Amino acid sequence: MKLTGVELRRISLPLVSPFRTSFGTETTRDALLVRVVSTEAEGWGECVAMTGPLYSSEYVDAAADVLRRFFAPALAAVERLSAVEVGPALAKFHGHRMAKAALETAVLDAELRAEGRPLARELGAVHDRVPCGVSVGIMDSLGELLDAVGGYLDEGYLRIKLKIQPGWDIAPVQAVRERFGDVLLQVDANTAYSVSDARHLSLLDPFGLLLIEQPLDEEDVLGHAELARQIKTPICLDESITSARAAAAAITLGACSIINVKPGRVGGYLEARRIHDVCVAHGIPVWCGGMLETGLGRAANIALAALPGFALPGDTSASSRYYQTDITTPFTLQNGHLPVPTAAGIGVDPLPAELAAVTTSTEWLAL
Ligand code: OSB
Ligand code: MG
Repeated sequence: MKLTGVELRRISLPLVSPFRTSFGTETTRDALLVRVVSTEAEGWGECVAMTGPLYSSEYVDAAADVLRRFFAPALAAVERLSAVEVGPALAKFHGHRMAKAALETAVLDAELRAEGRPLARELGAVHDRVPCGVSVGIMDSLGELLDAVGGYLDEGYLRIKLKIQPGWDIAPVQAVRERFGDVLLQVDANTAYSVSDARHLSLLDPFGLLLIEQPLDEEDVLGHAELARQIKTPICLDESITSARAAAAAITLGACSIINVKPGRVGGYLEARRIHDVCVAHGIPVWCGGMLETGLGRAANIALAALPGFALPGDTSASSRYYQTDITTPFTLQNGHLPVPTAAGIGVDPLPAELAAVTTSTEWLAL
C-alpha cells in the first residue's frame, strides 16, 4: 500500500480520579492519535507519550513534532509500504519509540483492515479473553487507598498493583495485605529508589508480592542485578526494557525475572512480540503494561496480552477505571477479564461524536 496522508489528532480526556505516581500526578490524559490513510484502507495508532518527559524522555508535543518533521515524510518515500517496513524505514532516527510505535500501529491496523485480519491472530494470540489487573496510584492516606482497592476488588480485578515511593511503600503493602488477605499484589516504583535502599526494600519480602516493578533508574541494569541478590521479591523491569536486545541483556545479567511489555515503550507491536518471544525462550514471564490508553490503544494491548507468554494479569483495566466516556465502545470487565477484539485490525473504531468532543486539534500531513 501507499500512504496518501497522516492525521495527527490531539485529544484531552479527564481521568475519573487523579493518578499519582512517584513522578507526578495526572488529572487529564492529553494524548496523540495517529490516523494513516492509504490507497487500501485507514488505520489508527495511539501514541502513549505523556504530557511531560517524566516517565521517560518522550512527551506528547515532541512525539507530534518528530512524526510531522521526520517520520511521516520518511514513510512517504516507501512505494510498497507494509507494517514490517516501518521499523527499517525509521531505523536511522534515534529514540522516539512511542512516536514510532504509534505510526507503525496505524500502518499495521490499515494493512490488517485491508486484508480482513484481526491483530490478535496476526500476533499469535491463543486466548479469547485476558485476565485484568489495576494500577492504584499513591493516595493521601491509607484509608483512601483501602477504599480504592476494595472498590476495584468488588469490580472483579484479579490483581492489584500499588504505586510506591520512599515514604509510601511498606505501610500501604501491609495495610492491603491485612485487609484483603492473599490477593495477587505487586508494586511499581517508577525508578524512585537506589541500590542503597536494598535493606529497606527487603522489608517487602514477607508480604509475598508477585514482583517489584522498576525500583531503580532506567539505565541501572547492573544495580537491578545487585538488588535482585539482596531482596526476595522478584524484580520486573518496565522503563529499562526499550527493545528485545535490552530484554535479552537484562535477562542475561540477572537484572529481572519478569518483564512488563508496553508496545509504545519499545517502538511498536512487532518489537513487543519479539520481546515476548525472547522472554518465552528464557522462561521469563511477561505481562502487558498500560499507559492510561483510550479504547484505541487498549484494544491493541489486549490482543498482545492474549499471546501465550503473558502469564500474569496486565494493567489492561476497563475503560471505566480511566474515563467517564471513552472514545470507543467501552471495554467492560467480565469476571475480571476483557474480551480480545475479533474484528479486523485493532478491532475497534473511534465513536465519531465522542472523538470530536475530546479533540483539541487536528493536523493533516498530505504525503
Ligand atoms: O509505570 O506502569 C507504569 C501509567 C502511566 C505511566 C507509567 C505507568 C502507568 C501505570 C498505569 O502504572 C497503567 C494503566 O493502567 O494504564
Ligand atoms: Mg511501570
